[in-house]
Amino acid sequence: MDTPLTLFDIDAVRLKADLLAEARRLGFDLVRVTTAAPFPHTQRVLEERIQAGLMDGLPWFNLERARVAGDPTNLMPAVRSIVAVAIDYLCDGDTDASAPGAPAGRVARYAWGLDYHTVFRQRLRALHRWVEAQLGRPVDMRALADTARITDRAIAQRAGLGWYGKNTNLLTHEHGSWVLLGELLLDVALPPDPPLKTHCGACDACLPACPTGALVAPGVLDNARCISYLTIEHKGPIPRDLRPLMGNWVFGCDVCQDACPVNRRRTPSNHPEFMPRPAVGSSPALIPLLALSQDDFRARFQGSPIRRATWAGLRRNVCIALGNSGDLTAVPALIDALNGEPPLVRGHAAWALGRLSGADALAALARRAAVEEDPWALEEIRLALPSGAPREIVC
Ligand code: B12
Ligand code: SF4
Ligand code: SF4
Repeated sequence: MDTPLTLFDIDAVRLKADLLAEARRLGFDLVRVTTAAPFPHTQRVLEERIQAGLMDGLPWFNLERARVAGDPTNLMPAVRSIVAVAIDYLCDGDTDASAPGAPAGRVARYAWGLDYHTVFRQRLRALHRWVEAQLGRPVDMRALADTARITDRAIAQRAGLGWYGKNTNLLTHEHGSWVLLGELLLDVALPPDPPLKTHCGACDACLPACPTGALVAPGVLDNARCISYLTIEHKGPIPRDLRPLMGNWVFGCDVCQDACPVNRRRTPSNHPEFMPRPAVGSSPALIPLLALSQDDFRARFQGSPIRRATWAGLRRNVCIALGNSGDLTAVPALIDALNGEPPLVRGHAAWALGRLSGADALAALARRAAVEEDPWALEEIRLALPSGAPREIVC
C-alpha cells in the first residue's frame, strides 16, 4: 500500500535546498517554504472585510471563499508543504511613440508584458516535474498563482517572503512590492521557513497618496474605490465622483506602490516576459485605443492581462482618461465613441466631452441627446450638457 511521503522517506533538508536552487534556475526570484497548517487569522480577516462591505464589487469573493482559503487542505487534502514563489516584474517603461505629444494612458507595471498566470503555471509545473523526477514517483500537487480560493499574500507572508505593507501589498527586502506571487502545494513534507519580523514602522506614505481614498486604514482596502478594481474587474459604469480622481490610469494602478520608500531605488529586473510589449506598452496613446474594433482588441491584447478589462471596459477607461487629459485633440475621437457601441462607452464618452467642453463637444452631445435610446447613456449626456443648454435640438 502507498504511504504518503514523509521525512522518513528522503533527506528533506537536502531536497528542499535542491528545490530552492531549481526554482531559481526556472526563473523564480524568491522561493521559501511554509507548512500546510490552516490560516485562521486570514480567514477571520477575510470574513470581516466581506461583512464590512470592503470586498463589494467582487461577488466571487464571498464567505465560502474565505472558508476555503482558511485551510489549504480544502483545495488539496494531501497537501503537506507549500512552496511560495515570487517573480520580480519591475521593468524599464516605454512610451507609445506612434503619436508623440498625443494624450497617453498609464498601464500598471504588472500588465506591461505577458500574462503572469501563464508564466507562473509553466514554471510551477516544471518545478513539479522536477520534484517527481527527484523522488522517482508521482507527487500530488496544485500549481497556483491568483488562480484558486487561496490567499497568495498570506502564504508568502507566513513563508517569510515578505511582510504586509500598509498599502496591503506584500513587501520584500529584495524587490520591494514589485513581485507577483504563486505557490506549489505538494504532498511532500519539507522543512518550513519562518516569517519575517519586519513591518512598515512609522511610515504611512501610501495612505494619503491613494488618489481615490481606497486605503481607508493601514492594511485595509475598500475594493470598490480602488482604481485597480474599477479599471480591471468592474464591468459597469464607473461612479461619477471617482472618475476625475482616476487620472490617466486605463488598466490597474501603481500609485500606492510608487509612493512606497521600500520600492524606491530598485534596479529593474527587466525580465523579458514582463518587458513592455510593442502592442501594449507602459503608456499607450489613448486615441487609437478608443477606435479599436472588438477584433483589433482581441488581436492586440492576445496573451496580455489587459484582455481581462474587455473591449468595452478598456474603452470606457480610455474615455475617462481622455476626459481627465484636458486635451481638446481628443474631441473628434470621443464624438465617434459617443455615436458608437456599446452604451457603456457612449455614456463615458459623454462624460468626457462634457468635461473637455468646447463648442464641438457640446454640439455633438446635443445631437446625440436627440437620438440616444439607452436610458443610462442618455442620462450621462444630459448631465454632461451645461444646465440650460438646448437638449433636444438637432444642430
Ligand atoms: C481580490 C484581489 C484584488 C482586488 C482587491 C484587493 C484586496 N482588497 O485585497 C483588486 C482588484 C483591487 C486588486 C488590486 C491589486 N492587486 Co490584486 N489580488 C486580489 C486577489 C485575487 C485576492 C486578494 C485578497 O485575498 N484580498 C483580501 C484581503 C483582505 O487580503 P489581503 O490584502 O491579503 O489582506 C491581508 C492584510 O490586509 C493583512 N492585514 C490585516 N490587517 C492588517 C493590518 C495592517 C496594519 C497590515 C499592514 C496588514 C493587515 O492580513 C490580511 C489577510 O491575510 C489576489 C490573488 C490571491 N488569490 O490571493 C491578488 C493579488 C493580491 N493582487 C496583486 C496585485 C499585483 C495587485 C495590484 C498591485 C495590481 C495593480 N497594479 O493594479 C493591485 C494592488 C491594490 C492594493 N493596494 O492592494 C498581487 C499582489 C502582489 C503583492 N506583492 O502583494 C496578488 C497576490 C496576485 C498575485 N498572485 O501576485 N487585487
Ligand atoms: S492601487 Fe491605486 S487606487 Fe488602489 S489602493 Fe493603491 S493607490 Fe489606491
Ligand atoms: S509606503 Fe510606507 S506604510 Fe506604505 S507600504 Fe510602503 S513602507 Fe509601508
